[in-house]
Amino acid sequence: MGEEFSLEHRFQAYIDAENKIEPKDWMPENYRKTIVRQMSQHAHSEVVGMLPEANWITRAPSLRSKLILLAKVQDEGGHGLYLYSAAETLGVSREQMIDDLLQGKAKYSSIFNYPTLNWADMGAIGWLVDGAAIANQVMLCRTSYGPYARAMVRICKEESFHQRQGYEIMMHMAAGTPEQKAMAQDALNRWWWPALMMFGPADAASPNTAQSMAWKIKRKTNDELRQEFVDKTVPQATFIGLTVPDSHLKWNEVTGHYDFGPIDWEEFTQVVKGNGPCNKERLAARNKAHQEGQWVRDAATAFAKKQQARAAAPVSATNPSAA
Ligand code: FAQ
Repeated sequence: MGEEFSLEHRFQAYIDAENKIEPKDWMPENYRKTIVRQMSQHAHSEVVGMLPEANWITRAPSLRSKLILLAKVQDEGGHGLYLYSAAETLGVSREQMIDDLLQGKAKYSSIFNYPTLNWADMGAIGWLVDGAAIANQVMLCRTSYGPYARAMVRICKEESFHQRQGYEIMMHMAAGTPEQKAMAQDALNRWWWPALMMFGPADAASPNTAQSMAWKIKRKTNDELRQEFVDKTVPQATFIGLTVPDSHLKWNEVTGHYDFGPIDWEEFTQVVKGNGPCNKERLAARNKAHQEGQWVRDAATAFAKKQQARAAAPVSATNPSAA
């Protein structure tokens, strides 16, 4: 007990001195659990997050936009891979994490349970969803767990490109025909509030924020990041002639921030509980993809076994390639 106490003190002092925790370092069990929880949820979000946009790859309006969207969706899959790998450094297996997702036991971001109804939604996702993701993830480049922080550096570079491609779509549509502008406005109306919910519950209602801030897993709170996102995004909407769907939105000279209206936390709770518009569809799509990919996993495992057997076989004059 006494030893654990002093280890915890030394651990905290090590973090306070801005050192990174590495996989083989001693860490409190709850630190390990929190990092695994957050990284696996994050990885699942990236992978489930491929679905709403993948829905539009075959219907992209030009070859250029198709290429860009295809690259973006592939990037999200790659982010999932880095994050699953980073989580595996803490002793949890990728199979277990994916199994939890497929069985509906694991969380992933609420935002990916909303439908993509038309091409303007590709703009709104890139601009708002990737924009919110960047706001959250730039701080994660400085998170205290080394493998997570390092994975985030590359992820953030790619998310910046995603945000720009989404804003470009919105910019073109907002400057297009009245029908195109109306589509862009409608997409903003539908994605704005769910994007604000991505940052998680208000600080006062967030069970994990205080400890995660103390351990420097999170470097900013949910409300701080949400405010940063609003302050950055409102002028972007104004610049392209769109209106943020919030009648309470107002610049506050005193605080130097935008005041914004109340978030519908009941909607957030329902979506996180599995009752959002697309939760069932998303899990069904992931399960189907997993089953259809079984032959790839079988082939890769068989190949790896064959390679191992070859490496273990004694070298002989008749079989020199076994070396
Ligand atoms: N949806 O006490 P807190 C992306 C849960 S990636 C669902 O505040 P915490 C890229 C939370 O897990 C987007 N659940 O928790 C992309 C906790 O439940 P638990 C994902 C949510 O962990 C773009 C409970 O509520 N990004 O978009 C949500 O300190 C386009 C209490 O919450 C990340 O995952 C939510 N929105 O803070 C991909 C970033 N919010 O586990 C494709 C890493 C909260 O106790 C296309 N994660 N919950 O049962 C984080 O920074 C944190 O985990 C927060 C939540 C900020 C999400």
